[in-house]
Amino acid sequence: MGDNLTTKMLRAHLVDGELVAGSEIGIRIDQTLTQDATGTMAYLQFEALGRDRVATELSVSYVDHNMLQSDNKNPDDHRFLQSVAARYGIYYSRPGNGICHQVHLERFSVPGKTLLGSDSHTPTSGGLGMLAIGAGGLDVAIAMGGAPFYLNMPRILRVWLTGQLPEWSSAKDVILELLRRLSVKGGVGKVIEYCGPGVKSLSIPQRATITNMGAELGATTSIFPSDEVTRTYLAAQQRAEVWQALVADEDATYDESVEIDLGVLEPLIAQPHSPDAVTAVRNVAGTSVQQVCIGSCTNSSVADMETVAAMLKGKSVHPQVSLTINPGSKQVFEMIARSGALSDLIAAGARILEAGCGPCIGMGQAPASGSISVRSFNRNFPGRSGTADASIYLASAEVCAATAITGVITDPRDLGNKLAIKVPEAYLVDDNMIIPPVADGAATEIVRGSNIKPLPVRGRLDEPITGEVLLVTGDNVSTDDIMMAGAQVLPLRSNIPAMSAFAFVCLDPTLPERAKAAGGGIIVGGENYGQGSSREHAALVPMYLGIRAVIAKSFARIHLANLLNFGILPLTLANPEDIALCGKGDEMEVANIAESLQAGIPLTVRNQSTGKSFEANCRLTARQVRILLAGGLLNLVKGTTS
Ligand code: MIC
Ligand code: SF4
Repeated sequence: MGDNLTTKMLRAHLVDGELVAGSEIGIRIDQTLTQDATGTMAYLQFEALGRDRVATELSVSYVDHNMLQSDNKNPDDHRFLQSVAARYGIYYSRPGNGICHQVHLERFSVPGKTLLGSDSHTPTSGGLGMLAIGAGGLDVAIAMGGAPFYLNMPRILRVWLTGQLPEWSSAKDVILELLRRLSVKGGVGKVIEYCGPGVKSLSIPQRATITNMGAELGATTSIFPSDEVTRTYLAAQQRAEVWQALVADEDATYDESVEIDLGVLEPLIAQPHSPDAVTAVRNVAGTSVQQVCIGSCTNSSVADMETVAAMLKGKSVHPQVSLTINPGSKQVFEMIARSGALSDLIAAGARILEAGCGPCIGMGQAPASGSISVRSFNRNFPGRSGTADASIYLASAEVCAATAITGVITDPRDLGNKLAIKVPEAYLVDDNMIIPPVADGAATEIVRGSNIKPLPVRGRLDEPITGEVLLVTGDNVSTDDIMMAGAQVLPLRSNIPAMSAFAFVCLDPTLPERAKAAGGGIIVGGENYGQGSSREHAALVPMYLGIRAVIAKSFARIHLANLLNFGILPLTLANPEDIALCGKGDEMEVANIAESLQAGIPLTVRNQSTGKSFEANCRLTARQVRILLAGGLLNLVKGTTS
């Protein structure tokens, strides 16, 4: 029996463990990426490791999230990141050069290589045949130091594509269809591997839209083969030499398989407030809309922008709608400027924003109270837009443009025939906004602004863990709920004491004060706790507030790793119904922790307020037990507490 592509890539990078589903493996990381919002912390952690230079083949530090400069914090952080990059041998993509995933795809992705990024949408590069995984900043820092990245051997889900997309359907509809079928937890513990005769009809930017939003399925990553389409794209980016063919063996086996006939896909849309609340656009057509935002790492390629411009050419944005556009990169921006598409967008009344994440992460352009915003983005969790009571829909760039014209959610098929947009034969290549590393950065002084505060640390895990249940949540709580982003809070990413005032406030504004008064406590969650972003701050800040354990029905992959990395005990209810035994305000006790973890047996949680007990699992490898007992990964690696 042959290998699927994922297994081939994992085998080629395996440095620890065996490729047996569910067991822990360590893989070599060839490339890393960070973005500014997670990067400041990741580089503080890298510094703490005491290495002289990154040990990877390539590491890139992007600035794309914290772009509003309403005071000194963000520009100070940019300067810090630039100096760190020069010091440690890292490429620095300057603010204005674009969104990390878009730029990485264009300029750095290499088929067959591994990429670890401190951003959950790192799998975007899977569209180009990379094994690209999102992780917490500390895991990326450790990988930059040359150590393996550890993950549980995923199950491999084959998505067999047939047919070709109809005129007005798009790559976004492929991934929305999967979200509709599988839900936001359908990909947890899995790599999604695309194959079948439909693959060759999809361009690299289209494939990247699909792998990008595999993050919303909770998947470890998503990957396409590297074929002639990949070769053509790389040649068009003047990087043909990095191409190699990569496909699954003909007789490859998979753990699961689903099929999508591209030919029958119709325009789809995710309704508020979850990326899997998917329905056909025509089911919600006619809904009045006040804002449309086009861009983000999901849909900001040249082809997306050219399509939108062609649709808006000679028309005006509807009087009730504010239309914003973020080109994904400087390359995209410059190309649409030179082709004239940008003029068409401006003439139609679009509000052109810089190449960066922008409204996707609430960095400006919050919608009006109670309004409806349709976006070409990937996440629509409550409050993420910056307006607590706004309703966000997610759809393709085509649906967004059609909606911007009419002022109501519109199926683009109602606008007549689509103008054919060609994939560029040559991209405009000018890397003048990427500063390459210098040969020896040892003399570079690292510039720290007042926003950079020392790394908070925790000591060894003390037994027993006791504490009050501070919060009981529902299912699918996202890291946006745990540690909000947005223009007010994102600039505080390297200032954990300041950030802690915002922990969990979307779910309960009293939590930070209560946690401080109680000296910490315990959080109880539902299924898929911690879905969404890779931000380790959703563990680091709770650690700072004294949260010692999270008890949940199940955890999202990256968040689970982040909890371990910061010494917070992640307990999975043996019987999900036992969540009823955890009441807000109850005092809990978990004893015999080290012994149970080392023996691999369930732990007993005793509710001291009610006298009832229940079992919880924490199935960890010996390595993970050492991390937890040491009070976190950095402690373990530095040997400070063990
Ligand atoms: C996001 O889309 O939520 C982010 C902002 O890009 C995050 C990273 C972060 O919180 O800094 C992600 O996806 O990992
Ligand atoms: Fe940026 Fe949005 Fe992509 Fe996150 S999802 S990297 S905030 S564009």
